[in-house]
Amino acid sequence: MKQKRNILIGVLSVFILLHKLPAAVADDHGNDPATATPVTVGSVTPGVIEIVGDVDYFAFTVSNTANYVIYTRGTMNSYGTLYNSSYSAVTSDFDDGENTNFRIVRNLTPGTYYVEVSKSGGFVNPENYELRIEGPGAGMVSDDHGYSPWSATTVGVWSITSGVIDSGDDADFFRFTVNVPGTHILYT
Ligand SMILES: [Ca+2]
Ligand SMILES: [Ca+2]
Ligand SMILES: [Ca+2]
Repeated sequence: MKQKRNILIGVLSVFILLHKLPAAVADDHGNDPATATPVTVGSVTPGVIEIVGDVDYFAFTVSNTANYVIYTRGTMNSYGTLYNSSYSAVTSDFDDGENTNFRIVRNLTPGTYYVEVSKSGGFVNPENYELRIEGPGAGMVSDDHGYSPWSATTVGVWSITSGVIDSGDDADFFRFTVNVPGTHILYT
């Protein structure tokens, strides 16, 4: 009797387990430019590489010719490729950002662009990343000081400013205005 009951519990457990497994892993962002998630310059967008070979596409529109800074933050070893409106690869990067994140700096003319985010190195588990795009008037401070000229901390001439290199390959940007021509000395 006890054995029968144990078998029944076992069968029930397998049944419940099977029904808890998802039919397919959901993907948060499309796998090609046509299904790209629209984002704006100045936005922070979370994403996940859910399965081996997943790629996530994002689309953004540029209105002014300027340098744009496109990068991920997080612990995932990311790889990024920038495409133009005709889906031609403009450039790609795998490690210019913080730690093992990609970071792309590019002078872009008005138009629509696509970013493909994927994982560099082998896939073990799903990993999270955060995509950021900075441009004119749309900088986002990532730690104590901005990570691009668009999010630079404004400092004065004759000033002392403290800063922290918060992570591997962190870079802190500062901006100052020169009113009086002459030699300016910058040092840490
Ligand atoms: Ca994904
Ligand atoms: Ca995807
Ligand atoms: Ca910093």
